[in-house]
Amino acid sequence: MERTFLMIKPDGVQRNLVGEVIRRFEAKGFTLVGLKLIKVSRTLAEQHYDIHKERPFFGSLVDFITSSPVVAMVWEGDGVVASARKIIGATNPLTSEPGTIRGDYGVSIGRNLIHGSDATETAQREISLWFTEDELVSWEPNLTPWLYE
Ligand code: IDP
Repeated sequence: MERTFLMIKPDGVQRNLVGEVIRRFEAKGFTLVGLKLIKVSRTLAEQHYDIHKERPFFGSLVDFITSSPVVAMVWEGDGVVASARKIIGATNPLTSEPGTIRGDYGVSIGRNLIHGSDATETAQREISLWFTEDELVSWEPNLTPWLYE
C-alpha cells in the first residue's frame, strides 16, 4: 500500500489546526501509520529541503521550520501521495482552491501550514529521513472493506 509523508508546519501547530488536518485525512479514508510532535533540528530541516538549498528563501524556510514544533506523519492508502497533494492545495495559499487545507486556512506562501511529499520516490526518501522503521505501525483498519472493493 502506498505511503506519504506529511508535516504540519509550525504555523499549523501554533494555530491549533493539528486536529483539523488529521480529521481531513482520516475522513477521506487514509490510514495513519506514524505520528510524532518534534522540534526539528537545523540538520534535519536542511536535509528535508535540500532541493531548495540554492533558492533565496532557503535560510528563512529553515529558520521557520526549526522555530517551533511540527507534527510529522506517515499516511497510507491507494493513491495517497497525489491525493494528499490535492487535499493540501497549491503552494501559495492565495491561489490554492477553497476546500483545500492551504486554500481554507492560509494567506501567505511562507506560512502554508503543511508539507506533503510530491511523488512516491520523494515520499520514500522523506519517510526514511523522518522516521525509523520501528516508529511506523503496519495495521489493518476494520474499515478497509467499507473503503475498498
Ligand atoms: P510545496 O510545499 O507545495 O511542495 P515547494 O515548491 O516544494 O512547495 O516549496 C517548499 C516550501 O518552500 C513551500 O511549501 C513554502 O513553504 C516554501 N516556499 C516556496 N516558494 C517560496 C517563496 O517564493 N517564498 C517563500 N517560501 C517559499
